[in-house]
Amino acid sequence: MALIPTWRLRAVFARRLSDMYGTEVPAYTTLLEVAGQINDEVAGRDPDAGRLGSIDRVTAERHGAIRVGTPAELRQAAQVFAALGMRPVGFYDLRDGDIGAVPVVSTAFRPIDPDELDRNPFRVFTSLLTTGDRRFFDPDLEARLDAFLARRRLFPPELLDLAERAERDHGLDEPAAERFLALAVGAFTLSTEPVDRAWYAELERISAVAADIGGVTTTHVNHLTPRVLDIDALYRRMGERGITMIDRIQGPPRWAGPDVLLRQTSFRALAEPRTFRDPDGRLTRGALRVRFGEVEARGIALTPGGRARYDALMAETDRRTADRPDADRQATARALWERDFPRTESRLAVERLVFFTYHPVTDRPRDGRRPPAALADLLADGWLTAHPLVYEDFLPRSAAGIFHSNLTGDGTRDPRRDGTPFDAHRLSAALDRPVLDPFALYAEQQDRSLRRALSALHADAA
Ligand code: OOG
Ligand code: NI
Repeated sequence: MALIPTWRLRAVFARRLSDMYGTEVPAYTTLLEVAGQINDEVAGRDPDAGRLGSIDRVTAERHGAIRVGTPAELRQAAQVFAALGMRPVGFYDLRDGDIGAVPVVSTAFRPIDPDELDRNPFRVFTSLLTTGDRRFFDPDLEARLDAFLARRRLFPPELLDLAERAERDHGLDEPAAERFLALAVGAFTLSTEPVDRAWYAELERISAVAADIGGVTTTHVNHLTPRVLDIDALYRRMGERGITMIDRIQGPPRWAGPDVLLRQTSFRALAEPRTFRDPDGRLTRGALRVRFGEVEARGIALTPGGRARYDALMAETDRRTADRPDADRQATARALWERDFPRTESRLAVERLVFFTYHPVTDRPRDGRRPPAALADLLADGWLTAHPLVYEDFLPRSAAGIFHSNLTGDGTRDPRRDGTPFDAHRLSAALDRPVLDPFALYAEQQDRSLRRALSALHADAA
């Protein structure tokens, strides 16, 4: 029987998850409608709208987020995502950010091959609760939390078996694919199981994120994020439709130069009715606010040098606008950017602040000349064109902001105690799969395209 290939499984999974979320979180459907309208409008008026991804890609593009409690759960999530061609990329430590620290470390599962990203770029920001972090959990609570987590099962064994098979065979036959997709969507759907009220409340005093992860016996997608080509227009229009967004758009400001990295904003979902088990054993009704909505605009990927420039501009914006309203922050950020950040793609290229792919110009006049050696000359003399690479990852500070803006309270944290040391290596060990470095992926793609373009030019000129 013909195999449904990995990318189709990923595309169908992303669509079904989105359909599920839309029926359960109505404001998400409004968000998709508005994002779709704006994308059509931008595509209709801007001939460059597809420069950072075809309109088909952007229309289908989503990211989601899940949170798990133990390394074993993380490995299982990784197995499910591996079946969909998604690999762990990037390490994010959200435990001691200046805004709303949360007791998690994270990575994002996503396709890494450019063709796979074009087919469907679905990604899932995945966070692991750090139960051993003494700033949040004392030894007694850590032990009870670990015991609770050890007893639960997030992913049914049949799902994990099918996922292993799909990873090994690069796809599944139709009946197996159907079963796999149904089980996978089910594993990320909000459960109707009763919530232990006292346990949930105990964790919530430490951190709403700890309660969301370790206070229940299941996991769930906590938001799904469409991509939009004009996030400022979207922000205004959602307000007109009666949905209040958080008070800012995270990431770089809107400004006169090219879009870089990632701009995101979100809204708090409504409290959803849930069943609780009270300490006396009785089942009672209650509500939790654990699912929300988010939207993002993606720009060009920055090199480490470009990223350092970006981080410095953000820090300077912070210094100048501490305790001032967000409107001031936006204006200040814009002014700083317009002063310090190159305004054109070619300047960004010359200063090596962003990543590109390079492409040979095949219809140049045949004048017998040989291609020059320097990249700048190859570009200036029309031998090569450069195409910016879209940023496929996340921003730790925006992620912390998104977590924080959707929490019920600040929780408690004792900053005098030590955190568990954690880095990409340790997360790779916990995952039993390498956590890839996003900068290395962009650099490889850039270098590969340059090598190919040069050999095409030399073959052509020979
Ligand atoms: C993840 C928050 C991070 C983003 O877009 O930065 C994120 C979470 O709330 O679990 O999704
Ligand atoms: Ni997100």
